[in-house]
Amino acid sequence: MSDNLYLLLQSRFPNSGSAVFLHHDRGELRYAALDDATARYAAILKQSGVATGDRVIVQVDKSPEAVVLYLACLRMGAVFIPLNTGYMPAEIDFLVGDAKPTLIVCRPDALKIIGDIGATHQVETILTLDSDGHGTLIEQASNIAPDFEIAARDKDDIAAILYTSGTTGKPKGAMLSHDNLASNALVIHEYWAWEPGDVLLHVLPIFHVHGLFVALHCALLNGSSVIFHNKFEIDPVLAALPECTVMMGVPTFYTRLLDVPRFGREQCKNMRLFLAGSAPLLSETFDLFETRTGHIILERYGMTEAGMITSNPYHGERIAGGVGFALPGIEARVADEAGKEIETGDPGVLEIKGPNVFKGYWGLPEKTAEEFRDDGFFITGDVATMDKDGRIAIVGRAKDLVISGGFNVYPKEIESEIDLIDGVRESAVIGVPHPDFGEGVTAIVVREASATVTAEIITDFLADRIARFKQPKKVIFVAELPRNTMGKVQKQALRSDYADLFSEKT
Ligand code: MCA
Ligand code: AMP
Repeated sequence: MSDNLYLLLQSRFPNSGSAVFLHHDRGELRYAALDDATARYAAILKQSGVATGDRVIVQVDKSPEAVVLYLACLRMGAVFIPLNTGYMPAEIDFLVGDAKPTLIVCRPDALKIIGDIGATHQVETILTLDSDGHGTLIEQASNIAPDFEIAARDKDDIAAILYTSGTTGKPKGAMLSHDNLASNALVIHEYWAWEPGDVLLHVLPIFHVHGLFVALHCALLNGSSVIFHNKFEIDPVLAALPECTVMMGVPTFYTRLLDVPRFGREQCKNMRLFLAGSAPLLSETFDLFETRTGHIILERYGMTEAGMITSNPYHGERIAGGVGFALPGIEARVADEAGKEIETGDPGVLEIKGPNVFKGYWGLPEKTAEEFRDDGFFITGDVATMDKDGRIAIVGRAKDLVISGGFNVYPKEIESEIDLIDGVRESAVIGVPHPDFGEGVTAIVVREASATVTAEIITDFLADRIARFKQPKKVIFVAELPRNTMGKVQKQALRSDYADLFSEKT
């Protein structure tokens, strides 16, 4: 019996092949056509030299074809590696060198740059795909016979690798197995009480767990229709909401909706469930949303390495500032630095264990081992409290991480770049409250004596080295960084000094 996730998803496709899977800007993709399309793309992957277990790196704009490509990789047993569309060539070069893919799929206009990167790392085959349904992948798909085989996969075989940066700076590839993805999808589909006839509004990117796995797997397991927008934009979202019953989003989506005076009950009249996650949802957003729409946002918590971990209940009380209970089948404990469970209610690092937890970082067994306790619990790096009933709240981060609009930015990576600039002695990158992105990336920089480096020089230097969402929204120069007696930079002091930096929308 194969544990290929595609088999599970396919078993839930509606009986009527004419049922629509995606409503998109160029038309509709029906479930019957979906199975055919994944079989065609699988044939192209095989023709391109991709064998079961090989890695396929994909950096393309969101499109129905990109979804088909993901499902085709599952189908033929390749390992899907989606990259943030904002990554710059230097970042992609590192990832290609690390992942050693057999095939890269990129935007047509990036072919030259990606081709050069591929050549450096002996990747011979590059296919292209754009968001309008053009590219060599599409051309080949129309001329190839579908290959309907579904590769036999064991539950621990890797289905996808998602890169997540780390406190040490360089990205690490989290290996997610077919069973990691399947078990998590089945649990949340049930926990969030998906119903026949549910329609999902999909406005998230599809290179992260949230948009790719959480949203799409739920809809596929439900045989649901998805209203599929290539990005989050207010007017199309307001127009589509009345046709939908479920929406998933990062907190920025909800604050942006609330900024629109005409947004309210009328647009939400058919909605059953608004879900939020990837970053903390402020209590004021939670409260205001209920006042304006009558809906109580259901906040859940997860991470790349483990998919969805905790959730507020569907039927029970949803609490602002809390992320609910460990999902069924997942154990959670709040522990001290040694991994010993601490008293109920006190803050500590959240540790988890369950079928959702990843198989390790690609090519980094030692790093993987550092993140696990001897009894198999994974150390999330998030600081949490748990009450006597098992309700969990995320109250801080033990890891040095900024979350901007739902995207993670690791300060170490940005500081390492800034410190390369002539005239910079040192830097500290922090996140401070930002009205749109939740946290705004901010660089605090110390110049060398008599150096004249400016914010503009720093911004220009970073422009083509790191993705734009990681770039500091503000650069501030100081004479020295605050340090404790051990010499460690006091980021908390900096965060409180600059807490009001973005009090106006920027
Ligand atoms: C875009 N920009 C950003 C961000 N997004 N800057 C900081 N943080 C961001 N998140 C910058 C662009 O570089 C550009 O800068 C300017 O903002 C406008 O770009 P645009 O593309 O128009 O932005 P947008 O469409 O308004 O995007 C904002 C967004 C987007 C809709 C909030 O960032 C988004 O879709 N975020 C969702 C992230 C997500 O899916 N996270 C899930 C991770 P310039 O003008 O300077 O060029 S999965 C996860 O965390 C776990 C598992 C979980 O629990 O879910
Ligand atoms: P990522 O590496 O993109 O998967 O981001 C995972 C991180 O996002 C977690 O470790 C948390 O720090 C954060 N996160 C996700 N959901 C929530 C939430 N509901 N509340 C607070 N933080 C969250």
